[in-house]
Amino acid sequence: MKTLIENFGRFNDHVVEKIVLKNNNNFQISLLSQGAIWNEFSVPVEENKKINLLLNFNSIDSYYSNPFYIGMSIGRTGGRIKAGKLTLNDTTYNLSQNENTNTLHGGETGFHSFIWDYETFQTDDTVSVVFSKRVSPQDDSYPGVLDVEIEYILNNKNEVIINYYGKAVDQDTVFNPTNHAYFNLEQSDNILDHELKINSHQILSMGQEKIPTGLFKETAGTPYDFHKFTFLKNAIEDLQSIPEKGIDDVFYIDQPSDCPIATLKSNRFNHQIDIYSQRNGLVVFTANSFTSDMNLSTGKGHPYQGIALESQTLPDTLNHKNFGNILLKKGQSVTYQTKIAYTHN
Ligand code: G6D
Repeated sequence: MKTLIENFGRFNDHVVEKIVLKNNNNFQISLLSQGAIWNEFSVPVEENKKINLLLNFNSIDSYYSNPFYIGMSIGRTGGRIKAGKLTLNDTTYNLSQNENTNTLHGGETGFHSFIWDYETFQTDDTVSVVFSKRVSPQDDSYPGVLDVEIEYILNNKNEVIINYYGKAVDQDTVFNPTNHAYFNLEQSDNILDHELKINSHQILSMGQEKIPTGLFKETAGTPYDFHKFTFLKNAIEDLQSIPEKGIDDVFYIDQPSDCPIATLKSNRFNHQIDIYSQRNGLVVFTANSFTSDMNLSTGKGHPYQGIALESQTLPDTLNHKNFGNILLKKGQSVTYQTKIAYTHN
């Protein structure tokens, strides 16, 4: 197991560090101290050759010169909050409206915008980094002071485990973090020949500006039906008649269990990732609106270059009683875990 710290440039007048973690099987992940960004998940494909399963950029500025949150840690709440209004204990908090009049991904100053303190750890079988920050209402306009830790672990089973720890310090607050990594298991031009399976039979019905209506839609027999392995090219072809021209939807996970909530695989290198989570939502976004001014490390941005698989509790949660619980009562702490397990088919 190895840990390396490298300089990744400067952002907002401070140094950004890249934390590189390697396991005993020549797998490697790297994280950035700015935005607790998941920058790399590299797997060996042949002698002395690895490919990165994640889309990324070679400079920190490029991460922030587009609206797609690539690799970024997201919080206090992933997804959209209608009108940026959060009502908790009969008090309404006006969050930053960073997408029209709505709040997206924690607002302008969400987790993605912070420079994080961090510590690295190593055992015989794991190598990890823990990002930490005390987030106050002055930082992000959310209620109460929240102590946050985001831990990325790489182990010798070739799994990446992300633990999100939150503690409400002085009053009730909310906590629904996620990570916005985009996968491309072949480091290829697009993910159309990837196959996706999701443990879900419903998606959220969306109104204007992708705000949930509170209703659910059955996916059986529709382009959103991923209950069995389905090629993404088939789904995306069938969605060319809608404005989105791809998937940007919230899948309601059937009864969380010990089975993966989703599996993505590709046949070119026979790579597969299984995603595990105990929360009830998975946002799937097939990069439909990527633009050519994005200078990714693999080339200019274009639609379907990668797929974001964001495990979380259903978004806009407090506005829908049946969406789940993201509350943290004063003094309460919680840990949410997302595990991404790599296997070679
Ligand atoms: C687009 O609608 C999508 C979101 O789901 C995604 O998180 C964002 O891009 C980065 O707005």
